[in-house]
Amino acid sequence: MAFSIAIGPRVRKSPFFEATVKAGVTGFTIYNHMYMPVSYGDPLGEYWRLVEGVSMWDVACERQVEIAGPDAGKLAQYLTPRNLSGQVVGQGKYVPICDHAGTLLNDPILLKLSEEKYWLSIADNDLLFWVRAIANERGFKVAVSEPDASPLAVQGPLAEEVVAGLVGDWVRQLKYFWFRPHTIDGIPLIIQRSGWSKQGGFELYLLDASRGGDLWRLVAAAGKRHGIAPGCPNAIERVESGLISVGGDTFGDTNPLELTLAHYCDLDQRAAFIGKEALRRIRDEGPKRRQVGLIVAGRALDPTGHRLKVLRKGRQVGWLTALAHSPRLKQNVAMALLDRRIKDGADDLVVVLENGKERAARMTGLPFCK
Ligand code: THG
Repeated sequence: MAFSIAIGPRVRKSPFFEATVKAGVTGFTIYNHMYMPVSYGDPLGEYWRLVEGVSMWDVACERQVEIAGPDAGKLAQYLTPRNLSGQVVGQGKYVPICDHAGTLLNDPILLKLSEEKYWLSIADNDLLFWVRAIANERGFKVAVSEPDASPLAVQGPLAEEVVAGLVGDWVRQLKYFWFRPHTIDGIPLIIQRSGWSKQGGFELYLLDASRGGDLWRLVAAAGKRHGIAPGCPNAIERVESGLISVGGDTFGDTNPLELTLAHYCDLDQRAAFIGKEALRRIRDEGPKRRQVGLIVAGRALDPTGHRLKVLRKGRQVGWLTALAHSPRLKQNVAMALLDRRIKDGADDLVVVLENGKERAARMTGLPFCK
């Protein structure tokens, strides 16, 4: 395709922007009003480096919504169906956020920084407005803001070696989504075991945007002997791993009970939270759709920028929301949101490709790769 995207001041630049340009970025998307690299020109090389080595990603666009004040914990719980009663300082949790109809708005990681301070590390939409409005309307004693905090992800089986070399062996003991503050060369950071891949790794939250270039260079140098190179949230690996992209895999009326997020919702907890009544009703009536995997027959397909119709017996039964050819499985794999009545293992499905041609497809569970 021979078009480009305009770069201008209305969309924010990440603290790592200049470094990614120097490193040879070839494509961006826009996420939380910020440019985010999506390619360095070698999709398969970037995939194998993530799966077998180590990769560094500018994900500064994963912005934080800070909730600070005496009611921070109460508001955090009110915002999510996840039961937060066991969360301790230093621990992160993956939390669906719903509106009053139970519709999924966002799927952040919630970091508990202190008894009175939380960060929602958000997916792509303006959750800040929602959190601030709820806080004010309900009279919670909190301040809601966006702090100077920009994640740089280090992902892949060798990520632990790189990050341990950079900050010390203590990171080897960090549990999934747990985090700790740390300073390297005067650069203030939070180090968390996290990241949007299932290859293992960390995110270094840069707490001083003026030091983006310095942090990028430090990580690149520490990773050099492990073969680190720049990459991006990976469009192939994330389908293999069944990781959700809110707004991509979800629609304006999708609820978490239809998604692989159902087990994060504790609808019987005592605490009140937004969407409780609606989600209980959906549970009792049975969700109408469910998120599943599809194996699409035939030759390798390129990822698609569009949702594709899924048919059964000539009738549409849902949408394919993300598609990739898996180099590890040597099959076309996809995530889809289908009519709940389609049975497990259904092998009489049809996907309509962008060019109008049809391909046979079979339903599977998610993820494809553990
Ligand atoms: N980094 C940061 N914030 C983010 C994202 C990120 N916020 C939005 C979005 N990405 C969150 N999405 C996910 C989704 C899944 C996982 C991580 C981020 C994930 N899930 C594991 C799984 O599904 O097995 C573990 C879940 C668990 O144990 O609770 O890793 O990329 N900062």
